[in-house]
Amino acid sequence: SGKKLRVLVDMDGVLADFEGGFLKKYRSRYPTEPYINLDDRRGFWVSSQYGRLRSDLREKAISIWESKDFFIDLDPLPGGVKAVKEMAEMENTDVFICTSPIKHYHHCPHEKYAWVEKHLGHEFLEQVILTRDKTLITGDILIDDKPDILGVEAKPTWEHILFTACHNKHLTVNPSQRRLNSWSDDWRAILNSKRQ
Ligand code: UMP
Repeated sequence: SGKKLRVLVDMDGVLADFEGGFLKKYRSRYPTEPYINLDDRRGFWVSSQYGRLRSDLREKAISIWESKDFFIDLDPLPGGVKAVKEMAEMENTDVFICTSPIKHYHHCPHEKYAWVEKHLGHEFLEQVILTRDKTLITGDILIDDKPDILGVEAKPTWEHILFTACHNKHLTVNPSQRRLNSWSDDWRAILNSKRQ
């Protein structure tokens, strides 16, 4: 009963392994440069942590995700594709992929659509939302690994469920903030808790 539940699911760090894909390509392109193991990642911005390691490494890091084939080559995170497909099949549930493209637009927006087509199927392209401001999008839940999701709308309609990632796992978040630790975690219970 009640209206359909609208779930917004982030892509990088939730469905697609941005951190793993970054480190693999960074080490391959810059084999003699220092790098940060995934266990030592802190903070959402990879570029900021690499810039603190050594100032010139910020641009080297950025060069990786600005390169052709970076986004399309990202591996799916365990269980994510299956969970999103199951969610989309649930009654009274609408699922959208809500993802922010980088401003270097030559490859990223195209490859994000191509990734969804490859892993979720052509029909799922109908569900893709590319936006730099997720606060403008209305929904009941936003599953996202970024701890602070800000924009022009001060009171977004969605509850942010923090998806655990290497960069946020040590964070002590606001006790009212709920987490999804992985796609093996009980995402169905989170969805059901929002149903009328
Ligand atoms: N991104 C950066 N710099 C970083 C890390 C990620 O620009 O240091 C990009 C990759 C994604 C976007 O396109 O930011 C994050 O998008 P969301 O996961 O917030 O949708």
